Amino acid sequence: MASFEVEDLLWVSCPHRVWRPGRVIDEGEGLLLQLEPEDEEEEPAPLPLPLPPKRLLRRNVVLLGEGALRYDNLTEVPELHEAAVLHALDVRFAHQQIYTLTGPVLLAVNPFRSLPLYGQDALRSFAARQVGVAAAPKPHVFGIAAKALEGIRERYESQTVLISGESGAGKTETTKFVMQFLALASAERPAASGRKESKRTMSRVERQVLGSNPLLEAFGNAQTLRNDNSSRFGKYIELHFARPAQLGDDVPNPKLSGARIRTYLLEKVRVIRQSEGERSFHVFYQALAAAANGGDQLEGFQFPPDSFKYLRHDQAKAAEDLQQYEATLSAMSAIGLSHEVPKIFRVLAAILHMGNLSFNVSGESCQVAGEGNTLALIAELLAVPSKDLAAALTTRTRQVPGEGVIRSPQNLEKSAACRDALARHLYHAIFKYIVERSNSSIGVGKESRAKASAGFWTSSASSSSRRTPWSSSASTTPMSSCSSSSMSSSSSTRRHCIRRRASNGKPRTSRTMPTSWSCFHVGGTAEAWCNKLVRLHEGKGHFSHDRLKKGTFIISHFAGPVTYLCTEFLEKNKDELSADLVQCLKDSDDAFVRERFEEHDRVFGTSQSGKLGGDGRNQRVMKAQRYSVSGEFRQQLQELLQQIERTEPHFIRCIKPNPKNQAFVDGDSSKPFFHRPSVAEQLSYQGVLAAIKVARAGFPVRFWHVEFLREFRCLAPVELRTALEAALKESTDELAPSEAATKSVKALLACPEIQAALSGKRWALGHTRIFLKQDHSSALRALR
Ligand code: AOV
Repeated sequence: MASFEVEDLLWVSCPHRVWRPGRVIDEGEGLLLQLEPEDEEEEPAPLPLPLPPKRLLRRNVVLLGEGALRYDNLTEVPELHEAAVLHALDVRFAHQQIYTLTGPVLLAVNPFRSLPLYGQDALRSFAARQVGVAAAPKPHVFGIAAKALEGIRERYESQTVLISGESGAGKTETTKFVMQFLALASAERPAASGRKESKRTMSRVERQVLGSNPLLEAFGNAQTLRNDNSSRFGKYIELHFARPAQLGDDVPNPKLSGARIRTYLLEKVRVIRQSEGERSFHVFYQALAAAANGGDQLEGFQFPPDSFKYLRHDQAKAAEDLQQYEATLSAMSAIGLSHEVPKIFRVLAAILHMGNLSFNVSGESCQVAGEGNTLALIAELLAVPSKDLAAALTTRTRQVPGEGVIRSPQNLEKSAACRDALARHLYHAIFKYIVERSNSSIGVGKESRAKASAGFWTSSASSSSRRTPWSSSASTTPMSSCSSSSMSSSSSTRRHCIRRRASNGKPRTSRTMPTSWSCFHVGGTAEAWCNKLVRLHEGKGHFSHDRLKKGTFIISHFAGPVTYLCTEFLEKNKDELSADLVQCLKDSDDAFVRERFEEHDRVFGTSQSGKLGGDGRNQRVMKAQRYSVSGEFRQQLQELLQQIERTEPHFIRCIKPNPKNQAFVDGDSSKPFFHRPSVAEQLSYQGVLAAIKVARAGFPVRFWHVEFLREFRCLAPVELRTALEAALKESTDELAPSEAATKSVKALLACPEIQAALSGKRWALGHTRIFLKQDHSSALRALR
């Protein structure tokens, strides 16, 4: 920003509001910047100019007052920068306009209250497209969904809607709206087709797709510090559409024929441990609340509400949990799972009791403490002999060459780790079962096997963003242990990974995940692994390392750098269930439990290698092949990216308006709570500003014709001025400039001074606008 004039409108950076409006004044002693007061009491002192250029941005005249309400697509705003986007979103949010487009990307600011935006009328108006009318798309989640549907209807090409945002930003709700739209609109007809709309009821597929949500939420969501109903897994939902008889504009919308839900990276560790202020998966609390109310499906499971070490207790929500329990049961019944309800809750009860199982140390070995009630109860719930279960937890069998199979004791630490691993695996197995059953009840859709689908990817938001407070900078980044969950979720939002050099010696830059990662091996010590990481990756890509902090490394995520601790990484990365425990459960007398371990060999690669008799049961010794959490994670992400790359993408960026998840400031319903610093940070790490920059790289500065005349008429030669003033007077509507105004713009552009400043013809003239390069616009301003 080279020069200022009196009355120039500026944004000045400030910590509290990020950007504050001000204007240039002159009270006789040179130019000053007068900030606008934030409230009636404030009288900000004028600042001497110039301020450092980084602290100032030019304010758009068109966004003054409530001007932002007219800009549904922000790429239309003349000079778009962080201050303009932030201000426009703020103003629009205050007027319940939570959706804004930036080019084709939809920004959705979570209102944290119910707004009348999703009713049948809205749904129909987006579903019943006005064929042949090229109206500018209105920013709305249904608008994005309608575009995806259009791709299927007109070209029968698969579509993906990528919905991103931090925890609590509204991804899950947005996904529901997109699904709702696609499910209901898939039977609507375009308005211009002239056919009469028939009243319709939801099809079975639609009902099942929409109905599977509460069930997945019960088993996959939990209360976190950031969101009371946070999804602790990534989700890719495919809706399959039958191929219409013909493709094109004026044909009925394609019919929904099936669906499939794929889940990724459940945060299993939450089953055994939760941070302060957070809870485990909802379903546990639902079971406790129901048991306290004499839930008849839970008899004999002994759910005393206050004594589970695996759960952070919170009675405050018991009434809500009880209500949700009923909703979970009816969702289970809707997908034909009524019969399995007691079986599922039986396993959940076993998991909870497992947390209460403790061990007595004797030298290098240990025994299950008390041997009594808890062990017996768990064994009964899982239908395995308690002796076998105790042995599988506290000892390990191995094949030793020349000596056959030997059993050796495990120390306390290892035995406790085995117990926790079993709890995590049991829960994961139940979760996968729920997903499988939901899928089979919905059906993949016969006609759509060679399908066009609309998929939505949402992931639990980045752990790194969760761990990096909004105000953080490199110096305040917290340390965090690199647990399997943080690996999973942090990388799931962004494609930032430690990349191995490709054969040509250059770091890989392809969009897909590299096929070989050097850092994820199983075995060795944490220190050796850390050293190896540093040796291989120091100074490359997003990896760095602080020599003073041994046993740590730093990954520069999109949201900022995060320091990871190597301790326990290898252990967590293995997440293996001991072969003895797997075998113990595969021998369960309960078919439901047995089946949950049947696919264990396939996924974890355990293989039979010997037999050990002796205690009357058919025990086998299993040898674990290589499995790692990060390996599974890599494979899942790779598959997902390949899937997405085969489709046409659409983007929705969800934004959380404040860290408190509140609709209003201090409950004052006249003040929607838009916390500018945290929103500004999300805009930056979600890449919104970067995307706008790229989109506008051609001619980033845009003026309406009238606006251009107003700003630069002083550069016109004297003989042109009268005509210019007259043209300005008669042009009241920027969107429809008069012929005289457009002519005047052309004449102005032809002036030699302007030609010189624009170095020849370096602009683009549209019907209503003129587009300039950034430096040419600055040159014009300087000239003025
Ligand atoms: P998330 O999916 O992004 O978090 P949610 O979709 O669960 O976030 O949204 C959090 C809460 O915000 C919801 O429970 C709603 O109360 C509210 N909300 C979101 N969108 C809207 C909307 N359009 N209108 C009204 N309320 C809304 V996480 O699952 O933690 O990453 O893992």
